Amino acid sequence: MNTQDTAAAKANLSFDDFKKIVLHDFKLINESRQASLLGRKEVLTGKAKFGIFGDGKELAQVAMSKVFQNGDFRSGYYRDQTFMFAIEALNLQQWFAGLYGHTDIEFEPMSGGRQMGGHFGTHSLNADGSFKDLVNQKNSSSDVSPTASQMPRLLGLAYASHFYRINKDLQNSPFSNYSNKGNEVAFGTIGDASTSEGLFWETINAAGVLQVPMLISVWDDGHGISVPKKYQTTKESISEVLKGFQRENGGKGYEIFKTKGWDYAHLCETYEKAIKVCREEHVPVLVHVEEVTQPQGHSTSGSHERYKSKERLQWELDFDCVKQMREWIIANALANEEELNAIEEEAKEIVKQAKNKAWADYLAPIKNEVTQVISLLEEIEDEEISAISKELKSIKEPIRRDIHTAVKSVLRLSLNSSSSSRAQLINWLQNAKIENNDRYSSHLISQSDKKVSNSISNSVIYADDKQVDGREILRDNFDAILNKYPEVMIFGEDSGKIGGVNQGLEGLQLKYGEHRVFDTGIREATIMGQAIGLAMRGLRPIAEIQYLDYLLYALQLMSDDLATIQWRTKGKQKAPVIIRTRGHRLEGVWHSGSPMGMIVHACRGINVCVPRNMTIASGFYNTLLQCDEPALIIEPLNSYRLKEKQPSNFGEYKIPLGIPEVLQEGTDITLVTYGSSVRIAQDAIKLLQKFNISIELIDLQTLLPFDVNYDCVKSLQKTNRLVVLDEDVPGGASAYILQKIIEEQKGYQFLDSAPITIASKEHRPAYGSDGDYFSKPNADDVFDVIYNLMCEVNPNQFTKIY
Ligand SMILES: Cc1ncc(C[n+]2csc(CCOP(=O)(O)OP(=O)(O)O)c2C)c(N)n1
Repeated sequence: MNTQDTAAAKANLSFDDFKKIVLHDFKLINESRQASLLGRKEVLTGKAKFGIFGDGKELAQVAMSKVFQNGDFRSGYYRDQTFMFAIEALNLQQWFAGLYGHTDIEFEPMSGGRQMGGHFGTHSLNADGSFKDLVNQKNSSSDVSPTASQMPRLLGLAYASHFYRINKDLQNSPFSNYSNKGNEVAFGTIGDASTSEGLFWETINAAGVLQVPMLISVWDDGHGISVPKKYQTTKESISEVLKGFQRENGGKGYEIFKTKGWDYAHLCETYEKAIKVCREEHVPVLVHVEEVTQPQGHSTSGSHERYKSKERLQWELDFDCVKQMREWIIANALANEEELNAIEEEAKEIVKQAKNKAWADYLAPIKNEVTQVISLLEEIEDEEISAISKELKSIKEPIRRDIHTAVKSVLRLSLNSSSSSRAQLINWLQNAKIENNDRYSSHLISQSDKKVSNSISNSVIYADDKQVDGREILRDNFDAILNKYPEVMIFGEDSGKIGGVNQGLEGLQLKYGEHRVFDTGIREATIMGQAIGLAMRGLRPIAEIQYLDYLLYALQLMSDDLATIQWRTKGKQKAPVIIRTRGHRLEGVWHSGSPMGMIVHACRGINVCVPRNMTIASGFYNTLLQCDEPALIIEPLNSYRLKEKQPSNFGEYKIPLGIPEVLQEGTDITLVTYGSSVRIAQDAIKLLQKFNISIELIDLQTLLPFDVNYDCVKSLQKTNRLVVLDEDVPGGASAYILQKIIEEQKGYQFLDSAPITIASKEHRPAYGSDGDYFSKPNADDVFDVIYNLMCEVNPNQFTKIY
């Protein structure tokens, strides 16, 4: 038997069928390579802004695609175009549309032009925002650019398979649309240099602990942009250093494989072995693909001749995977030179046509807009305007900015004209604004009927006046939630066995099982990623970050991944994660922070709830579980042991987001605050009342969304004076609140005094009760600021105290 017969027999195929598959793969890698080559030209000639391509990684991706099945998920990075072509989740024309930034999601399905090319994703959602039948399609979570940030999400995508497998309650409709009893594998891809990131290591360790079906491929081309492996990886080999993770004697760990990026037969064999272990044994597997090349260098931003040696460049030519596959086909007599030449020529032609078509499609609607605008401009008789019109007409490949600049220039020039063309031009501009808002700015939050702004509130009911600790209210409400929603799981550090550091989950693991309420390692970033991946697969994770101060470890994932998911896919993916944490003041530098400005600025796209007590916190959990948006809920640390009236409708009462509560009506000053500062404000108000100063106290309750009915400005209309109190640094969240009330709600019109913010000191809160008193605003501070303001207003009535 000759070599090709052996290979065909191994694959259990007839020789002809085997040949067909091989030549199909050869054609695919050629098409992908040609796309990269042409793509670079498109950038260098200015048609596209930036290019980062998958050349050199084609063959490994074709091999990986062969074991990727319906229901599986990918979480990868910008090199994976060949894989996306191979699983038929992307075609060449769409790929070029991505390079150009075509804003029509029908043409550019990855992100509607929002992400730079090479950021891949499939559509998980129907037009109404509901999940599609994910088990009957091939899925890719949407890529992000920060290196290794795909890893934490990958953990969650894999963990979802584990959860579906062990949770028998979720093996029927609608959950059977998301998983077939957990048989799905999550595929990760990462470049060798990105394995230097902490996120990679945290994910590797967590997946090893959890033993989830995750297949990670490392595309090892020896460099991270220009920096070689000797500066990236101990022993210059990721599989070498990961050896301690290798499973032994039936124990936990990884199965680790090594292969070469140019060796078609070995790649295919390796992926077959790897998937067998991963899918059948439901354990993590790592495939280290070595000897991968990067023929055009890292991206269009530079050339690799600057940092690769002559020898390396020559080696890359010799071991180019397209060249190597060609030689392998000939050596195995699967095709001759002419046949392969024909395939290569055909690939070139196909890619050229796809590129031309994508460019024409990209340009057509813009040119259409140019035509509309020019026809309006030509109606205006004015020399300068004619020149603008001519110039616009002369641009061969216009962008929308050119049209807008022209229209706005004309409107400035024709200020004193009352022609109908000018009116039509204004009309055109207004319509364009709506269209461009949809093109570039839609879906920061959900646009489905489950969006937060559609949520229906439901009042808290009290059967009697019984008072209980705040933590008991949370616990009983989580009990009701876990009972009502089988798709909810709650996890974090100490959340399982002991029921949380503040006992808000006391006894719930025992009641609902270790798979519903569980402990995790100390790994905030992957707790977040675990939640993101779970939520992307139809589950409703409540992820605990033990203290607000430690949210920073997870904040990058919240900001780069979670907050942008709906926006960066133009509503084609979602992850309605609920993040539970506790914060504001308690004791010590890292248990008292309240960096709310940092959070609201980093996390537009995530709801940020700052309840003052646990009844409201519980109400937010209940509301959010009816919605499909992510949220952060910060439970006030000092309220777990404070008494609150015990509700009787746990799991049912819903507190709306974006609706402040006026806790006390008053006439002199509007005092706006939230969270633990509410109690400080209330204490100060008691002191101020003794001086007949009347305060209207508003608890914002949520920072994102912010006071959707403009209640703050309504109060300001009455009091004409505004004080904002919080525990963030000066100019932190209080500046955000001022921008909202003064600018957005136009509160400046009603001010009779300068608005004032009361915040913490610029340093972290010092330890102890005195540390708190001198670091954070207290009732005396609030009294002083407000009393002094009243002195300014009416010095006769309010004489200076000191
Ligand atoms: C957090 C972060 N730091 C830096 C960058 C800039 N950057 C983009 S790609 C890259 C190198 C990645 O190399 P590697 O992981 O080996 O993947 P390759 O591009 O070689 O396939 C760097 C440094 C980034 N995107 N994200």
